[in-house]
Amino acid sequence: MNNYLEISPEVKSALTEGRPVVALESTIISHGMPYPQNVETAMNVERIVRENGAVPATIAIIGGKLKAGLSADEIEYLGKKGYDVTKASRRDLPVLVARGEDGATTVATTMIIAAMAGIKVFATGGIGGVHRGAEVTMDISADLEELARTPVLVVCAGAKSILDLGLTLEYLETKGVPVIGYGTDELPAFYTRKSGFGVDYRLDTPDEIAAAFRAKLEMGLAGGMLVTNPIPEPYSMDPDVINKAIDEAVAEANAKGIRGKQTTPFLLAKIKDITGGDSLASNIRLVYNNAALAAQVAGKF
Ligand code: PSU
Ligand code: MN
Repeated sequence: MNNYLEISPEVKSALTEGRPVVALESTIISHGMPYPQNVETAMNVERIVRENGAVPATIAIIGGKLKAGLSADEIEYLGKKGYDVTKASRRDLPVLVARGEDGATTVATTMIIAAMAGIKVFATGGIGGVHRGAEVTMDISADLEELARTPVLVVCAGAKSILDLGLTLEYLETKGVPVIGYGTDELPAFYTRKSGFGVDYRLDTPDEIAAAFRAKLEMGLAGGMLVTNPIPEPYSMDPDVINKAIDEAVAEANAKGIRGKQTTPFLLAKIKDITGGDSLASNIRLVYNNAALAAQVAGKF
């Protein structure tokens, strides 16, 4: 492998023996949710992955090492440090690693490290995308480029309307990234099951999802695949309530001149405040749902 990568013993033996492994990101822990719900969620996600027959590999950069598989203490450490950990996307890796620093990995960086480790399946909540107003700001998440180049299947709950969903789908189409709906023809909008936008293909079983991604890998087509998994009905939010909260959060971010890597964490925290914590409760549930599906898909390789 390489001098920078550290795979935990449990993850390493699962990979060597060909047992299923699911990668999990760490920006969702440090920047996506407040402490202590972030740590509690991360630990529950690991348990759900196990209950569904796979080994969890939470990914982060600790002391300059690219880690695949964290201990409970390391998860607690990242969760407590919160915004003080560097949110690490692709461009952050060289300096953080050279300096021996910590980093919480976004979807992009988690994909990079998962691919280095040989992990094919990754579960998260939401991916970054093309932000509203990107025709002026050019704020397009590096997650999309990573999906175009790195061979990892990402299970998410669709994209939330802090992003421009239509432009995000256009970008993914241009980059050749298949967007799959799990049991749905419509792109889920994270907190809600519907967005008004169609997915490329509806697939109804973990087997079908694994077969499509296996075909992509075997053909040598670069890049990943995006599986969008609707939030379970009982936890989905009232679209009017959540869309109003999102509009308000976006307006405040614009008024305050929030930019760059701060934008997504700022919006998530604002939405949680505006909804009195309801959005956080939904967010946690959809991550659990994605972890279970990812583990089932990983079992089909
Ligand atoms: N969306 C969420 N929760 C998150 C993120 C996005 O609902 O925690 C995080 C993920 O780590 C994602 C990152 O990869 O934000 C995208 O950040 P940016 O838009 O700055 O690329
Ligand atoms: Mn951005």
